[in-house]
Amino acid sequence: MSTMSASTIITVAPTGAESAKEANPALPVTLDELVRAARACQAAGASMIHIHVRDAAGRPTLDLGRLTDTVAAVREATDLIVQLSTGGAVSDPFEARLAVLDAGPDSCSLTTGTVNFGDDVFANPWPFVAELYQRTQALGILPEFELFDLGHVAALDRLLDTYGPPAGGAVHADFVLGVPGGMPGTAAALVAGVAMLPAGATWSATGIGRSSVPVMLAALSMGGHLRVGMEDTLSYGPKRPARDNAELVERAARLAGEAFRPTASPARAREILNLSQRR
Ligand code: KMH
Ligand code: ZN
Repeated sequence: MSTMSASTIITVAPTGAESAKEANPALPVTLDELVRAARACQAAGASMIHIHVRDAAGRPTLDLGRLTDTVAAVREATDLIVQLSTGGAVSDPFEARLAVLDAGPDSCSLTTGTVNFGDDVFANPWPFVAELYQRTQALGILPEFELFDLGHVAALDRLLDTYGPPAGGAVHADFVLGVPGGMPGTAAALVAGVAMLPAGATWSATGIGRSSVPVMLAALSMGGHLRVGMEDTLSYGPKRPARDNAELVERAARLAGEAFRPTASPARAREILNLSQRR
């Protein structure tokens, strides 16, 4: 069982590695665009940001210099909890994904198992997952366990049993539902996943594409936190491109308020995730 939360942490995932700017020109791909998006999303109610960066040509990169500059710039401009993606793009090598931690984020994503990802494979073999987890422990970085499939929830248990609790003690997971190859973006899948979480874990959920709003409503009704953003959907609704990331955060904040689960400030989110002492 997991913990019900009175307030809602909204994580914004503004960019991702899969979409091109041509698909929606509001997708932030430069550092300046990312920082502006981060500021607007904090103002709209976000308390954490999940970051993928792009190179000068707008392609996804794990370049350590860019990642380090990005962490510094987002910290300078906002109070958001800074989470870097260690998932990167499906083509990124394991060593580069491990090295992401050297950019010094507050948190990092950590997917606990392999999953089909459209026509590709998002590879997370156990030795890599174990190595990444132990590095987060050594460096005091909060892992957010990305769960695309029910087997990933079981693997999270295995990780904790084998290597002990995360740095800071908080177990925080994010269900990513609706990836072709993973769990579907349905309330039933979310209920099944949440029931398997370790006691006391906190969690958020995001639905890819058109499952975004249904998953958001299910998560709110179950006491979970939310992730939204243009990494997961470029649209606000059918045939209606998102104006920008802040618009998606605004809707999440509005629905959280309607559910009497108002947004958590970045400071409150740090308390919930036991991050207060670590910045
Ligand atoms: N881009 C996907 C292959 C993460 O950020 O950790 C992996 C992903 C998960 O987005
Ligand atoms: Zn990501």
